[in-house]
Amino acid sequence: MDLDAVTKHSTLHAKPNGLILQYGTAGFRANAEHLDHIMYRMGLLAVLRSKQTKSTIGVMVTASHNPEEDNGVKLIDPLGEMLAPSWEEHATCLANAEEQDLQRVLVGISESEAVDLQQDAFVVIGRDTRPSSEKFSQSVIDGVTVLGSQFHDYGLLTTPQLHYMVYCRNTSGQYGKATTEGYYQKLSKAFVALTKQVSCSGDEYRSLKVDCANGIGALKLKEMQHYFSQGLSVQLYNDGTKGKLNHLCGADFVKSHQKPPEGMEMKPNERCCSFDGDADRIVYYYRNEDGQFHLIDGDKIATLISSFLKELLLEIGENLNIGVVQTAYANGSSTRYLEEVMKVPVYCTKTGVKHLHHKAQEFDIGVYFEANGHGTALFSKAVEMKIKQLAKELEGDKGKAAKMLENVIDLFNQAAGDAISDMLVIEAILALKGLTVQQWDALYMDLPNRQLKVKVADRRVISTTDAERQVVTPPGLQEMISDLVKKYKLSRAFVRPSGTEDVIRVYAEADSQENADSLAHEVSLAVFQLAGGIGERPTPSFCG
Ligand code: G16
Repeated sequence: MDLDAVTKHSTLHAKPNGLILQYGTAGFRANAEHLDHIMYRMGLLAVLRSKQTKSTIGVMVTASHNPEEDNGVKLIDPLGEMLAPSWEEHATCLANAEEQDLQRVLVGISESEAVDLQQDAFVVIGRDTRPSSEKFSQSVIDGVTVLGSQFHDYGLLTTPQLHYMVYCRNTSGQYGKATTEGYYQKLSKAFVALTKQVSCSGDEYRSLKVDCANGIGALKLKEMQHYFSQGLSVQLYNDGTKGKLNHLCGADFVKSHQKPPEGMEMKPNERCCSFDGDADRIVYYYRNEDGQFHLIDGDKIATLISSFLKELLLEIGENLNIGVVQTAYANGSSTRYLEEVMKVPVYCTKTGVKHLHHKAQEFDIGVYFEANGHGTALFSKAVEMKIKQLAKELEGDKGKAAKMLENVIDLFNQAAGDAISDMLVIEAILALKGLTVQQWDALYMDLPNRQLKVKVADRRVISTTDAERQVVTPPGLQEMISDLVKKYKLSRAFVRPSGTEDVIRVYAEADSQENADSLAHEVSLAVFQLAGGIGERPTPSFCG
């Protein structure tokens, strides 16, 4: 390792004095002004991780759902997964080292992780459409090349596409070809094979309106649409030609405001969906005849997927264990429906797909979704091989079901939650089952709920336990929340520090929207008071 060169180049990516950032829910996120040194240093870290794992490592430059002025970066581990927790700590140490300590911290990480510095390294890089992303990917490349390592810059990609590329490259192409073309072909082939089996006629399932959050999803869907146009035609909105990234549109906006994105033309009962800024989340929605807006979030997506998979397994006579993984944000009605009606075991983890992904790997088939629409389904290697075998052997209806499962496995992105892949899975299931968006929505009634954000001086004053459902610090806050919850029926509330924005998140649900809004507002006031709120005190108009 040429440490002098590392230091020399580091002066070109100087760390602002005293700035402390943490590797959060999905890597580093902050205003783009503060991030250049982080990009360079993550290039360095990716090389060490690649040498240690003797595998290709991914570096994605994106701040996903955050506003356009922000940016971020995360590392992708060999099987397309999020970075291992011990390396998240190294990332935080390296990011926060002052210039004079950089060499020492880098050597310290290499030694503690027994990195063989003679080993070759390879890093792949992707970026979203933010104005700052191109320059930042050059800073990552600077970090990679200063350590004498090789890289491939994919340029503009959705986050899940980079996860896919890393997975393909580390499995000798067995998972697929590590190109955008390979990704489009793999998913479209599975989708077209599935939708060919649709028996019901009608154009209802042939078209879908997609809000692309003015992000990378629009570019990639445009490139991809002709591959699957036999089965589905998509109309793109907020495609980045006019509006600002994630501004008044996108999955995060639609989910948290519970209203349609700007710019979307919605006719009654038309199926619409929204991606987020880097196309790793998706939510669906429609307006009924009375103009009322209905949101179909990650919980209902998980329900649709797991019930479809259960039916197929029943058809082929295989008793495999399916589990659904959610977070504290999951609507209480969804958990009840999955456990009591569908008889599927449900597990709750902390927020962050890395936590859900690991839990889902414990099952033969693990379906995981955050309520915000971030998720996928994972199939164990043994299950995948068994289904492939059965698809060859079985005949008649059983054979048809096994082939469908085989295609569904190929259609899911097994490396990460993926809005494009999830959209195609959902469209295929709706068409195969002959379900309208209203029928899907009617599986169960969501409990009215509200999410709010509160600004505090230091969000680290709030710590939580029990998969973020209980507050530990500051003292007295949990007691206040518990007392407030008791005032309402069918109610629940929790608070947690965000890992992607500088805020405390508040969630409340109750028997009516009015009560959910009041509870969320009262809990926000308690946070403001006990956790050092700054700026404007939360007012009831916060809701809505
Ligand atoms: C990221 C994570 C998600 C998480 C979301 C919000 O999403 O990947 O798992 O739910 O942030 O996290 P927090 O509440 O901690 O801010 P994205 O789409 O922004 O990458």
